[in-house]
Amino acid sequence: MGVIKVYGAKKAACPQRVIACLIELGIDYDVIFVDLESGHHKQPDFLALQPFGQVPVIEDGDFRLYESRAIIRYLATKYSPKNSLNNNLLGTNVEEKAFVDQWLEVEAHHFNQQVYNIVLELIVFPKMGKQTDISYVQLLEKKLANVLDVYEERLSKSKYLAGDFFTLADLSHLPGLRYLTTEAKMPHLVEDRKCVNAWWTDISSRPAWKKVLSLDN
Ligand SMILES: N[C@@H](CCC(=O)N[C@@H](CS)C(=O)NCC(=O)O)C(=O)O
Repeated sequence: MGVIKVYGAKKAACPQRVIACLIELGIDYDVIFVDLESGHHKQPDFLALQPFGQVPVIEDGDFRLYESRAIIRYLATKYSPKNSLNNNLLGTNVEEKAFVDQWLEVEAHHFNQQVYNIVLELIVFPKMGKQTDISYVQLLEKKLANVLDVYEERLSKSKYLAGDFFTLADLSHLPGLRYLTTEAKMPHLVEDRKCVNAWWTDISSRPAWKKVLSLDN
């Protein structure tokens, strides 16, 4: 296996999802920095790699892939070490795999949907000189609280989202939860929910995630 190339910025949420997975799996990688602030991701050379003009993209030899959740599924399918704990990132039987997929979909369509818009309103728009719509942020916060109530119920019955073992479903939440609890200053959404808080404390303490946070750029 050669070194996997990741096009992105180490501080951006979607590349962080991929880098966390690479580190969990012990795969060597290089990050090719794409400067989002200067708009490099909308230039023809980058659009040739990712036609929607977004990071991350990976190259594994001649194989190129974009969409961070598709990338982590690919990496775990191809590179999970056999007979090791990390073999479980995708689940080990049909039902476990289905639960991993279910919670990856929940992350993308219920959780991330709200977090993404909150981050846009509170962090991205002000940097662009655009005003934050506070009543919209309040609505998003309410919607996210309802989503996290569902998580609380689930996590009161199993240690992790897909079962009693850490999987891609948990890993996929790390970048969004980081934004929510730090930059967006809404840690109460996590801390007010006992099981969600214990889960976040657990998954954010994993060495792979700590390593991601220590990277610059
Ligand atoms: N669904 C895509 C979303 C990618 C995405 O939104 N990337 C952000 C950085 S986290 C980006 O490139 N933003 C710049 C833009 O959309 O113009 C994925 O998961 O890879």
